[in-house]
Amino acid sequence: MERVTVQTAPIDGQKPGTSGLRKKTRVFMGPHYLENFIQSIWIGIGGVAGKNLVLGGDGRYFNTNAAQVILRMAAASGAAKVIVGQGALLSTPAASHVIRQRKTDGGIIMSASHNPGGIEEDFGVKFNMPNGGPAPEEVTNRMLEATKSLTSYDILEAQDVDLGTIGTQMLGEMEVEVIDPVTEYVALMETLFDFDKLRRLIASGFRIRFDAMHAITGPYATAILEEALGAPKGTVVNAVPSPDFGGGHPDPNPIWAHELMSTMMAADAPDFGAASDGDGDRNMIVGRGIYVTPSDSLAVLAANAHLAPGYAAGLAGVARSMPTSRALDRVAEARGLACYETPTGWKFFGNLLDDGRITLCGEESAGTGSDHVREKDGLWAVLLWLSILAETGKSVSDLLTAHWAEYGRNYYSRHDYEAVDAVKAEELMAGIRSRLGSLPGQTFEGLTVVEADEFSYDDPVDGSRSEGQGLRIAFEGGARAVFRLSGTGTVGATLRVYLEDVEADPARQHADPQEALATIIAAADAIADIKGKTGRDAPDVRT
Ligand code: VG1
Ligand code: CO
Repeated sequence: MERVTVQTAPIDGQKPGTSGLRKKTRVFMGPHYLENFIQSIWIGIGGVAGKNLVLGGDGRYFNTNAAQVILRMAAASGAAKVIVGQGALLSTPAASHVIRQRKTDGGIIMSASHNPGGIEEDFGVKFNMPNGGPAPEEVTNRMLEATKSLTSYDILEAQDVDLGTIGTQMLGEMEVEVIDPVTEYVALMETLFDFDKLRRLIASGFRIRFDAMHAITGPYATAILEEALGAPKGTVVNAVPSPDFGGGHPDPNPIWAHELMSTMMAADAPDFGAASDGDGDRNMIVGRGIYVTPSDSLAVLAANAHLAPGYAAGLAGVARSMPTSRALDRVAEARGLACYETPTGWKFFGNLLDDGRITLCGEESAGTGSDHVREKDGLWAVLLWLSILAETGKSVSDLLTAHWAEYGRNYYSRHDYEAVDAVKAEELMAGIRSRLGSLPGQTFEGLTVVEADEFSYDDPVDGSRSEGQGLRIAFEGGARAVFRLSGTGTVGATLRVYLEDVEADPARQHADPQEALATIIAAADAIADIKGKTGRDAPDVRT
């Protein structure tokens, strides 16, 4: 086996976004593209020589080919050992757990998460730190700098490693350990939740439907819900990971998980429905006849987590990303918990979790998690919900109604305008930005602006500052609109408009969110001139 140094040149646009580098699969498959970025990761983390890493992905198209390249490059640069999920598979939360559990120096996750997969769709790569969490901006900036001056990369000339067989083998001087991707994760879940109690809930006739959306959570959900907890076979649907997610869009929201939605809205619906995304870190929760918005789910979990053994001691504090609804803040206030507001992306929760300031955190984009790993965790959220339902004996709908009556309801919706011309999207943002100072006091659709700013975050643990994290417009009476551009898309720009209003009167807590938010939606449009600037009449997705 020979180590070769391949001459290359910098490739434009290899800037990690909200969650790693995401591009069209064909771009990743292009000459030197993956290799350049991997070599830049090695540089960004200060070299890989002598290190132990974890490697796995969500099984999308190009997953195993990329894994072989990454292994050959790790070996060529002197890595001591790489732990790989069998078949090069690992869900994002499972990868985070293995990184921590095995005390490694970090890991590479191959995924574009909720983006569709396939040769014509998306692929992605991200690096997680020894704490199991996504690399912070300081590290991803070093990677980006490296991509701009790269002249060569090192790779071993070797045959493919057998990733189908569990056990240890050598690749040159580097050890490759292939592990079962599910076992260690299931063991972790058993330490947090009372599996006996969940088994009894299911044995009593409580019916679950879990839609794995042809993505990585299939094997995990089958092992836990069907095998460990005794749910009938077929509880987990679309359970076999496929390279193109069955041609679907592995994004657990009412639009893309419409099959599950119609099952849960039917007369004979199961008691509990859930779905997860491409890499298993997101979740969608649905009760019989009722969809739970991710922001509400986060608030409900925070209010009730102590009912599960792993959280019986209570929570140290909580956090949410800035655009996430403030339903969580209401729970924190009532419970006397510290509540942090971070920029979008899980990497910003890492320090708060490591420092013991928070136990639980989440985002409006269907991600919730806790200090058990350093990623959001879809199946974990499902098990926590089931634990709460088992303990309270309530239905999802009753639990939510009681929660709103106690804390108020934060009506919430996100409107996405996808594949907008990038220049126009920037212009729209710049237009609002330039008026932030003059908006307070102005009235739109009868709503007066009380505050307008651009969110920046000072990390209380390491003192780092992150600027340009979204434009916030607060209206009189507690309503809010937030504008930001997505950092995970691969085509043009995606404009996200986050809309929120709070309703304290239980008699008015059961309206359709789009109707309840109609005035704020109109005011946000009036402020941003979405139609005029983008030419779009309506959002592509409303969650
Ligand atoms: C989106 C979500 C964000 C999430 C990120 C990664 O980012 O808004 O909350 O952390 O995806 O999630 P953006 O920049 O497109 O808004 V995952 O499950 O796709 O890795
Ligand atoms: Co994801």
